[in-house]
Amino acid sequence: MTDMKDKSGPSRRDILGGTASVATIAGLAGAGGFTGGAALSPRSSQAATAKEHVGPGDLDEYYVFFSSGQAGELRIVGLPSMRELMRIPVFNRCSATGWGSTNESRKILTEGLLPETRSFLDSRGGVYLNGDLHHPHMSFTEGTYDGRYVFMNDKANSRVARVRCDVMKCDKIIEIPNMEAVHGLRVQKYPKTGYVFANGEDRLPLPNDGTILDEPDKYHGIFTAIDGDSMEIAWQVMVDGNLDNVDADYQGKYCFSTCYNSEGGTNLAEMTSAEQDWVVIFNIARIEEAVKNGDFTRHHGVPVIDGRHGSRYTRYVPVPNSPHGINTAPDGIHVVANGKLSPTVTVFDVRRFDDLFSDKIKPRDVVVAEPELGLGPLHTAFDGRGNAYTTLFIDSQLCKWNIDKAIRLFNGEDVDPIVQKLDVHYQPGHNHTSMGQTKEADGKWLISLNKFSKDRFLNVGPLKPECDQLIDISGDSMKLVHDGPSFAEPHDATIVHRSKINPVHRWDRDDPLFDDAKKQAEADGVELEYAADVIRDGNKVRVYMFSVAPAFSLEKFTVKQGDEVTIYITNLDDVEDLTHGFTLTNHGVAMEVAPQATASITFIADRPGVHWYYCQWFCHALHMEMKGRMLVEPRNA
Ligand code: RUQ
Ligand code: CUA
Repeated sequence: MTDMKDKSGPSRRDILGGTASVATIAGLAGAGGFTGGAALSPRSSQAATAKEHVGPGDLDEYYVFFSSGQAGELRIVGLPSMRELMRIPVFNRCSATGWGSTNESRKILTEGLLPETRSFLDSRGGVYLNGDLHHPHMSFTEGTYDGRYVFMNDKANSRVARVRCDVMKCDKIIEIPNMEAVHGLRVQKYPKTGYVFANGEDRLPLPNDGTILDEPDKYHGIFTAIDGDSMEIAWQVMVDGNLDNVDADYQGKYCFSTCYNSEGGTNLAEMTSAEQDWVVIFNIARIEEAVKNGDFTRHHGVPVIDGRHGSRYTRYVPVPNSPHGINTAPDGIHVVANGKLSPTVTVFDVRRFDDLFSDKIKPRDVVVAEPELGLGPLHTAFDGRGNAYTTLFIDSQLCKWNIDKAIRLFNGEDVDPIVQKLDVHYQPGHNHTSMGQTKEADGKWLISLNKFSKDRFLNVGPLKPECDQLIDISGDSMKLVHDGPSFAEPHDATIVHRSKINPVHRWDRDDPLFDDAKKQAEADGVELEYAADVIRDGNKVRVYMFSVAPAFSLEKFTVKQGDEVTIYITNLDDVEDLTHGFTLTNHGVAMEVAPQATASITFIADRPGVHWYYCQWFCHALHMEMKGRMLVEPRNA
């Protein structure tokens, strides 16, 4: 285990320094007053009573990147406090930040879509309004998190997105062709990410253009590898069955997916009729060779390799009916496939995969244990001390078990691998341990993401929150220490030690996000940082302003009814936490402009009269006065 030296978190000097510069710029103790006040109160004035207690002003030890399911955003939660720190809009639209409305976000939301999807969305506002974000995973270098990116899937509209961890904003979204419903998503752990692996869950005809309809035997499952740096699709593999979850080894040689519906059915009875389904193992080196040698067919420009039964690129290992989660242990050796409909989990030894692919052993020979744990095993987490923690959905329990004992039991010894069962509330799906999906699993904390909260919180009506429970696993037995409600639906989470992440406090003016605005400004002879300009170009009007608390550089501008207006705002405040916003009343126009950022938004000025715009982010004692007017001349005036 490497030493986790903390280099994150502002020092008091940073904060006080920030206060001083606010005061200088604004001449008034506006935002600075609030920041300074917080900094002056001593951190952790009360002695912590419990390990999970994070005192006022104290910082958490871990970042948790939480999915939000149907809500479509990524959330950052602090651990152990379980305080929600931030929401990052990704597949959803966001009223606060303008995600989905600003030109910068709309470009990210649309440029990676297939041409046919873009034309489908043309008459529907241009962007999807929903998303179903299940699996956020951070990029790796040499077996552990490297703090560059978090990748995530959208099951609803078949997309994969990336969040930059320097600014904690989404910078790329791509649609995956040739498949529908991206479910499982994991990343390559070694040598680095590298590939982002994404499972196509539902089987489809290929191509899916209407020539094949109700002929399910002609449908295929598709597995996708994306280049995490370029966010381009590297290759796809056609498989038998429905792919569910995926994980990768620590050697960079193999990745593997659980696979249900080996029956190829289209309804519940058909999909669950067989006694066994599979885990599909993908041989990355062989697949890369196939791409080089042209052993594929191209669909939507992507090389699609045939990895169905009998292929040299895959192996199908039979496991009990309908497996769900698949998790690689920090030992770099064991992989656990979770039974779901079977009370068992199946443990593989990745060191045997070479022999499997050279046909020296049979598929089931890679299985080294298959302990029976309880009803509805869905996902497994690890503590780095040889123990595994499996969620039991139907039993509403967590089962802690020992991997080595499970192997000995499988080999005929009379040992019980189960260490402890703990009730959770209720029906857990995923669970996660601190750093547990890396080689640096530290065995301190576990979160159980429970699908039902029932009676655990005040009743808020028929729709209940879910319940994320924090469990201390540092000792011999698991201890439940905190219940945290969360809105629909935290499928998955990634717990990252804070030493791995180092976000900035303000944007870099050279950030590529501002390139389009800069190019347009240059063409208009405007310098964004000093702008107070209105440029007319036919019926297109471009309005350029900067903001310094508490004012915009333009207190009014005039346009004609029917003009297409684009507003560019550059926030010149150079102080951490001094965000401005721009809202134009009665136009559905609002956006965040963080320190040193440029943001832009386009709309039709179709309402004659006076319309006020205002700063929508509390920034200063005179924040309420930070406003101006758009004057719209009637069309026939
Ligand atoms: S799956 S409850 Cu969408 Cu992660 Cu297992
Ligand atoms: Cu600027 Cu509020």
